[in-house]
Order: sequence, then structure tokens, then C-alpha cells
Amino acid sequence: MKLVSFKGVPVVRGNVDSLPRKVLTFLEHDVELCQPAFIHICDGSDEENRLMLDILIAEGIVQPLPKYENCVLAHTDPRDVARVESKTFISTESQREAIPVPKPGVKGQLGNWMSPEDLDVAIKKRFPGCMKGRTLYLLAYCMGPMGSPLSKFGIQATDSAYVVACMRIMTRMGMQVLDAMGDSDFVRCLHSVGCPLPLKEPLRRDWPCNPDLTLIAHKTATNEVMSFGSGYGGNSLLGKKCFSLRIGSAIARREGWLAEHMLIVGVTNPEGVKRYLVAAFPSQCGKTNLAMLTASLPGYKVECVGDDIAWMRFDEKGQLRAINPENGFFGVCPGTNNKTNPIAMETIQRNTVFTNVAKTSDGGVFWEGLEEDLPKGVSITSWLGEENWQPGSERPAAHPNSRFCVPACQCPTIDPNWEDPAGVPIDAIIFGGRRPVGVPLVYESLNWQHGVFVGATVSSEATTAAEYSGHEVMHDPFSSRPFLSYNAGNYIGHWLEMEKPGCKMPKIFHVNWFRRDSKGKFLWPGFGDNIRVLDWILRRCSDEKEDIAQMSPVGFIPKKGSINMEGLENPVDWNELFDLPKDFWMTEVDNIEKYLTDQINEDLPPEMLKEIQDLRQRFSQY
Ligand code: OXD
Ligand code: MN
Repeated sequence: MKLVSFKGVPVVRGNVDSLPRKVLTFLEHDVELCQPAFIHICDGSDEENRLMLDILIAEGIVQPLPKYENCVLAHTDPRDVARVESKTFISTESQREAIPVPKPGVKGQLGNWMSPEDLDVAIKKRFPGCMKGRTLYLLAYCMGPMGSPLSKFGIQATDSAYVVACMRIMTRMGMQVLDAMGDSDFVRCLHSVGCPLPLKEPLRRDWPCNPDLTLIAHKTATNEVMSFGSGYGGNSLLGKKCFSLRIGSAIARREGWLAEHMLIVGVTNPEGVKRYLVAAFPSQCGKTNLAMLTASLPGYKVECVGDDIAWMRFDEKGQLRAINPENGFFGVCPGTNNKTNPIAMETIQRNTVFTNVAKTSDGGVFWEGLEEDLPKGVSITSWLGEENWQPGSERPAAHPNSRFCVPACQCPTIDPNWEDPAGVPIDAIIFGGRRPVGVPLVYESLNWQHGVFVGATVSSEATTAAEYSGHEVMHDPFSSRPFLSYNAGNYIGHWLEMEKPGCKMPKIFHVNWFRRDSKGKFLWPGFGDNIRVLDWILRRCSDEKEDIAQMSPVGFIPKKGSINMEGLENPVDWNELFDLPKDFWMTEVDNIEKYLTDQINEDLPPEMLKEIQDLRQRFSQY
């Protein structure tokens, strides 16, 4: 069979002539720059997916997992295991558009900027000829439900079949998207693992990547992402953090909506009343667990719309509505088990790509937290290939950031409205973090402006492990610090501007599941018992005004006994959970003030200075 070619490059699958004009121009540019050996236009079919997995198996990048249905396991080069914030850049004409200018002598922590000129140089150093000998896969995808006015299109060119397989899970991808796109605009994403053939040096663990030259660059003005050198996670599945959060929030600012690092759930109470809420926690603080919560209170049901990202805008009636732009879950494996998240465990039995977890001799997977589920007589090979790995070994069985990538529709508690093109109505916004001391289980902000302050001042204990270290609590505004794509001062300003006459502003809350007693023991059981806190929050959003809250210096806190504690396995210490130590909070206000004024400096909205003053004032009188 004679292959059709495009710009002299054979097209091994798909029909270039049927591509929308703008997509063709994009392809032409990428082909000329990257010089692939073949072009493959992805159709998103099952058959194509099988082909991708067969290629990956033949190349030694993934292996089948016969214990489950259609699941595979990938192991990366150990140097390519996580998002790399230090190599992630926003490129805008002026630096101040992208990041605030900190106070003199202060190192900025709110993103990395690159000038368009420097980015051009960086691109020229990396992309010309970077796909030599490889196939360029062209993916058309849609972030958000097909046909929703809130959804957006993307096109990604990539030379990684692993990325194709994962993007097919994480986004709506393929022919139906190309058909629906017509001449609509799309976010332009170019990705290369940075290993043209023939290789200059041998691959490690068969995983192509180029850690020395890794770069993830965003041009927010023109909706472009260029990612080089990494094949893993948010560095390469460009629909997720790069598009849905970084480019997404820049578009959202221009168009007057919000793109946030938030889960979305629907909660139905025993009376059958259902309300939706969104919650923002920093990475690895339990968003996926909360999104898939199994309620410990009888009669309550929690249904999942999304576990990581929410796109939200007010409709014509002034109701805030949210969609989940994603189509799958890219969740952290270690710690996930039948106690912490039985729903996730059920979800990942089929059609899942696991990455960097350990393998069992019966063709299954293993990670820290699954010890009790391990069948007798089974041996473990660690993610690094250590055979007969034993619990307690020096190195973990699975990488701490190992992941499952699975279609959302497989989740047994997926919300029936999760693909509603209109989005789901949001009544409450929750912020939170890991705060071992001083921060109560839950409080409600006094008003929208105070709620924005609560979001801007999110902090969380830096953790890669579950043990209590009592170490550094890091600021993470809106739980989005690694995903900010424009000046954090303007980000806060945009949130403030969302409050408009005619809009029903959701209430804003802060939760902390991670407070500890003086011996370092958690004060709150968490997991399924978090429904008790969600219940209080949603009662606060109800039109029936119950007498369940009281004013405190941080905001409204629950009146003693107003959170349903019936049936808790162990009693909790209410006073300790809601204690507001004055000395802690006076220091906290100083820290907040220093962080915001050091980092955001002249771009900090004055409303935040007023909130700092008011919080200090309330505590000084406490
Ligand atoms: C993620 C993250 O992968 O936030 O979702 O790091
Ligand atoms: Mn995330």
C-alpha cells in the first residue's frame, strides 16, 4: 500500500485532508520544526488504543497486568517521575504580567517567567529535529463535556505513544472532536520526549526522556504550550495542568470565569436534598479521597463530578456552575486502599494505566498501603525492578508519586450529571490544607472578600510521606501556586471581581482534617467521617436558617455540638478541634502579612491588607 505523505512525511494513520484548516497549519508548523519520520492522526478508537499499547509493550515501556482487565504498568526513567516546577515557565511580554515583582532581596516563589526572546532561543535549542525517527501523533481533544459552552478544544502533537494512551483516558479525544471543532480556536500543545533517533545515549529503563533539557513553557497570550524532555504526568499530558489550569486560568481571566485546582462533588442528605460543592487542597492532600468519599453517616450519598480541576462561571440567573474539564483521574497510588478509598480501588480494576508502582508475581500491582490486600505467597518486584522486595526495605515498593490513570466513567459513584453541558450548580467553595496546629476543623468566611483572603492564604505542611514531621508549612495561594499563569496579585483581584450584583455568591469555607494533639495524633478521623463536616457546611448553605454557627476571630465556627458526631468510632475532642490559640494566630497573621507583601508587593490588592488588619484586630481583642 502506498502511503499518503504530508510535507514529505508518510501519514501512517488518519486523513490529513480532512483536518480543519487551522489544525493543518498547526501540523505543518510542527512537522517542519520537529521532522518526524511518520505522522499518525489519532481517531481515539479502541483499535487504535490497542495498537498504542502493543507498541508500548514491544518497546518495553509498559507491561500487561493479567490480573486485571485491560490494565498496563509503565516504569519511567527514575529521573522522570514528577512535575518539575523549576523547569515550568510562563512567557509573556512583560515579567509583571506573569509573576509579581517581590520586595527587594526577596526570592519570588510565585512562578517562573521567561521572555519571548529567551523562549525562542530555548525552543530553537530543543525542538528542531527532535522527533527524527519517531512518529508524530496528532491528538484533537476537548476539555469538558462535548457540546458544552464551557468546554474548550485542544490539539496536542506528541512523539509519545504513552501520552496518546493516557490522553485518551484523561480527555475526550479523537475523531468526534475533530468533527465538532470545525474552525473553532484551540489551545496549541507541542510535546516531545526529546530523544530523536538514533539515540545519542542509551535509554534508561526503555523510557525516552531528556532531563537535562526539560522545559514546560506556556505562552498565555496565544494559548500555546511547548513541553520538552519529560514524558510523565502533568509535564506531558498537556490537557491537565498546562491547559486546564495555566492556560485555562488566563483564558478565564479574559472571559470572566474561574479555572481552579478543585474537586467537584454532589452531596445528597437523608431528606434527598442534593447540593454541589467544590474544594481546593494542595497536591496530595486528599482531593481524590474526598471526591470519592463513602459517607460514614447513614442516609448520605456523595457523588463525584471531578477530583482535580473545576471550570466555573455564573449563568444568566447568577448561579455559579462548574464543569470538570477532565475525562479521567490521574491519582496518586500510595496510600490508596480499601479503607482510605474503596471507590478508587473499584474504579482501577479495568482499563487503567499504572505508572511507577510495584508489580506482584500474580500479575497485579502493589504500593505502600496495600499490605493488607496482598494475597498470600505472592512476591513483589519494586518499581525500580528490585525482585522479591520486602516490606520495610530501604527503598519504597512504589514511587511516592506513582499514579493510576483511569476513565472517570468507571467510578461507581460518578455523578449522573457529571457531563451536564450546563455544569452543576455550586453552593459552597472549600479551601484547606494540612495544618498540624492552630487551624480549626472548619470555619466559614464572613463574606466573599474575606473568603478570597482565606483562599489567597492557604498554607499546607510540605509532605511527601504520611508521617508527622511537624516541618515547614508552605504558602499555596488557592492551592494553585504551581499552576499560576499570571500575576498572583491579579489572580486575587480576579477572584474579588467575581462578586457582582445579580450573582448568588457561594459561601466560602476552610477545613483542616490534619490537626494533631500534643502527642502528634490526628484529632479528626478524616476520610468517610468528613461527611460530618460537609453536612455542617451544606446546612450553612441551606435556606432554612439553623442556629449552628457562632462568630469567632477566624470567621463563623460551628456551635458546640452542631456537627453530627453520632456513631463516631472514637470520641473526638471538640474543644481541641476548635481551639483558636491567640499566640499561634498572632504569629500566623504576621506570617501571612509578610508572605503576601514580600511576594506580591505592589500588586497585592488593598482589600487583602484590610483583611490582614481586620484579622489581627479580631484576635487582639480575643
Ligand atoms: C496532580 C497534582 O497531579 O496536583 O493533580 O500534582
Ligand atoms: Mn492536582
